[in-house]
Amino acid sequence: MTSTLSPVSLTAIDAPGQPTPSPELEELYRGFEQELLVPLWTEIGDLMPSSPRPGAQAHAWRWQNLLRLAERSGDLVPVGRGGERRAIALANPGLGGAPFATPTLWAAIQYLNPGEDAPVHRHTQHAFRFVVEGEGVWTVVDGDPVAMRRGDFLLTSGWRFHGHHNQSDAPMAWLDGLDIPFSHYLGTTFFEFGPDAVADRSTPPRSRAERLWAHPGLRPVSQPGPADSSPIAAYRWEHTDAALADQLALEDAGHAGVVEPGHAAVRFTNPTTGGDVMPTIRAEMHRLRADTRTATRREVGSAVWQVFDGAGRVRVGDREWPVERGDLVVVPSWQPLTVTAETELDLFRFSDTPIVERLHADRVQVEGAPA
Ligand code: GTQ
Ligand code: FE2
Repeated sequence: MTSTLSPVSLTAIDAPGQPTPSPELEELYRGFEQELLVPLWTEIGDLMPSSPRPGAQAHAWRWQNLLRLAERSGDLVPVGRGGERRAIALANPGLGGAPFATPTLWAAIQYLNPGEDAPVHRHTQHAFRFVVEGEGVWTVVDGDPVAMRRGDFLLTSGWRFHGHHNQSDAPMAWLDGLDIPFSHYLGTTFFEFGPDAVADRSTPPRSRAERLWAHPGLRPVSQPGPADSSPIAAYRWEHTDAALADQLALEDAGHAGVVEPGHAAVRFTNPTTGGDVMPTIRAEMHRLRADTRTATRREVGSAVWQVFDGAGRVRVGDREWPVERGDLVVVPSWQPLTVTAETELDLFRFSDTPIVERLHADRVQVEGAPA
């Protein structure tokens, strides 16, 4: 609540748990307003609900709509120093118009035309890219060019210089995820421009980081650890796909591995810790067999899902959307989620769970299971 005189505005109301309205109480409340004070007793319902009542709302964005607007931006908006990126963020309808998908997570479509360079910069926010379609862009992270292709999950953890270049003859769009909102609320953001040119326009199929770090179960002895963020610059689709396919094949053969019947899932991890890829963001890939449905599940913390392949339906609370390739759904904290696969359905998911776990606030509830 706000007024033109003061950012604090209090009204005495006659309600259970509230003091009886009187001229003296009104005068006390004007005194609070003048001193920029708010008593707990008027706010307790909002601030201390019995279970999370997030401001963010469940919402779905259609990839085809995002892509159309990104393409139009590609015609009208140059990429260069200052604006830095042709990235268009999902703005949750419950967060007052801020470009935040959830209170902690940024999600954006980024678009780069053939021959374009997105300038080098660095920031304390942690970032990833997920490629739902296309190829031809290299993201150069601390001087190491990393190819971006469909299905790949790429990391740019905090304070690494990075720029992107598209040397192919086709435009490319992808999903960016960052912890921009969290960093914004915490006031922890630093940002720096890098050199004006993309340092390295070479196009190696594999980055140096992958050659050093992306061999299963092997780490280079020369490198110290554990590291806060994963040193693997790109998690390639061929590995993710094979891991999911193997889980389902093991299920077919009667062995353990899937999270629930017909539902395979893998989490991207930091090989130096076995934990999440970055301090603030968890990332996973899920595969549902055709004609299956997940259990209804809710968990503390917010998440964004993107359909990678297939078609189905996503239900969050009392809302439900049909989804297909590229579509994005935001799942606010503690809202029940059910995913139904019509065809085989692959979904990418990212969440703020590492933050929630560090706060020891993590809870999960599966419908039908004991709380
Ligand atoms: O590609 O460096 O969506 O710095 C937001 C901020 C992308 C990027 C975003 C960024 C970037
Ligand atoms: Fe950036």
